[in-house]
Amino acid sequence: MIESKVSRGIISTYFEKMERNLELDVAIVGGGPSGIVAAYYLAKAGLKVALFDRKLSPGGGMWGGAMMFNQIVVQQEALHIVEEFDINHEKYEDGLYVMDSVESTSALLYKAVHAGATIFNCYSVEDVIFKSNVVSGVVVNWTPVLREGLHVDPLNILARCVVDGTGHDSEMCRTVARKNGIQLATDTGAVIGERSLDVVAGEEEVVNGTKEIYPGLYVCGMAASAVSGTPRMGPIFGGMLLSGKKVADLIIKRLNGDA
Ligand code: 48F
Repeated sequence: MIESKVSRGIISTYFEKMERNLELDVAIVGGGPSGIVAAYYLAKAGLKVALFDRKLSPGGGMWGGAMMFNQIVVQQEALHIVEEFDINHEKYEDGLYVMDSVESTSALLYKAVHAGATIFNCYSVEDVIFKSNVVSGVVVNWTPVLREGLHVDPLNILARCVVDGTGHDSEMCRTVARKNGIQLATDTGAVIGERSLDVVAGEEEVVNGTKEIYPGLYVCGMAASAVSGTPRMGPIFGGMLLSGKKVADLIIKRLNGDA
C-alpha cells in the first residue's frame, strides 16, 4: 500500500543517511552563511561533511537581510564566491554589490547539498567529543527535546575536525573552554566576546580570525569574531563567505596531509 511505502521510504533512507554520517571528516555546527559555504567547499573537495543546525530552516541570519529588508550587500573581494554559487547580483557602488537574501541563502544551501554535504536540520549540538585533549566529534540531540527540557540522552558523531559556525554566541568554543579547563588560541585563552560595529575592521578581522582555535576545533563567521574579540560588521556578507571558504581551505590542507 502506498501509505506504508511512503513512510518506509522516509524512515529507511533517513536512517541510512544518519548511519553514513556517524564518522565524518568534518562536522560543521551552525548553518549560517559561513558554515554553509564551508560545507560546500569541503564536499567539493571530496571530504565527508555534515552540517548540523538547530533550526527547521538553516541559513542563520542571511534570510532576513537587515531589519527584514531582504537585500544583502557583498564587496568585490567576495564576488568570486557569489559567482561560484551562481547568485544574481547587481552592482551598487564603490565595489559593492546587492543580492536578494532569499535567493542567496537558498543558493548556498542547494549548492552545498548538491556538492555532497549532508545537512541535518532540527539538530542541536549540545557538546563535543573530547578525547586526549582533542576535539573529536559532536554530541547531538533533537532541538525539540532540548526546548522541552526532556531528559533524553543525545547521540555521538565522530569527526576528524569540528567547525564552530554558531554565530554570535560561539557556542562550541564556549562549551569546550568551560567544560575542559583549556586555553583557546585567543589573546586571553578564553572567549573574548565580539566588539561593537566597525564594518572595515570587522570584515577584515573575521577572515583573519578564521582558524583552528583548539586542536580539532576550527571557528568561522561571527563565531570567529566573538571568540577573538573583533568588531561585528552588520549586513555585509563578504566576510562571512570568505571566512567559510578559508576554514574549508585550512581543513582540506590539514586532512590532505599538507599542514
Ligand atoms: O549567525 P549565523 O547566520 O552564522 P554566521 O555564518 O553568519 C552571521 C551572519 O548571518 C550575520 C552577520 C554577518 O554580517 O553578522 O549575523 O556567523 O548562523 C548561525 C547558525 O548556527 C545555528 C543557528 O541556528 C544559526 O542558523 N546554531 C547555533 N548554535 C547551534 C546551532 C548549536 N549549538 N547547534 C546547532 N546549530
